[in-house]
Amino acid sequence: SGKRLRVLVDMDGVLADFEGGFLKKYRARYPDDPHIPLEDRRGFWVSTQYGQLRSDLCEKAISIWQSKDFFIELEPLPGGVEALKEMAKMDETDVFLCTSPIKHYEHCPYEKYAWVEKHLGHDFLEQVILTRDKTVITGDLLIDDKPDILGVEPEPSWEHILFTACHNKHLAVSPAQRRLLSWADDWRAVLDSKRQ
Ligand code: UMP
Repeated sequence: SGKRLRVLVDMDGVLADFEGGFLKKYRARYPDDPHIPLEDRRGFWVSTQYGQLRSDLCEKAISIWQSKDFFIELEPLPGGVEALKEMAKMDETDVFLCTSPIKHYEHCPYEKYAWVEKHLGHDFLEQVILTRDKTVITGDLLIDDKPDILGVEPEPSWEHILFTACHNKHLAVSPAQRRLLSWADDWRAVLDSKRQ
């Protein structure tokens, strides 16, 4: 048996349905403004695509995830909570949630912890890492829906596994980049491939 495997798992778009939660609340708050159906989403930044649709929609989009109760009310994505609980019980495996809070900090960091407690349990709070720069966090794997994960460390220790989301599914990624299509995909095989 080699050293323990350390898996970093993103929250928004991987465990929590950020895109679905955003669209529902945006349409409720701005019923007279145009929206982007999930199948038409392109690019990681929701605010950028809304701003391209009409310039005033950028800040309207931002107002949604800056609002109280946005992050705590996000629905879990199918199978994610179950996968994380199983992963955390695996031998020789350490799991951390690695998530970037927004800089409008009134609600988001608190609600990210509250979401973890609500869906994964109090003990899982021990595993939460809030960081705006995931490249400085060491791990064997980072499961994340953001295609480009950049920061001050030019050679992060982890292999980025791109988790498929509405905004990245049409992206042609390099052959070296591995994907997890959903939590129904074989995440156990991805972990096993990194064990010594
Ligand atoms: N976010 C924005 N703008 C967007 C889309 C998302 O600020 O257009 C925020 C929501 C999350 C963070 O808090 O960015 C993404 O975090 P990670 O999934 O990279 O951890």
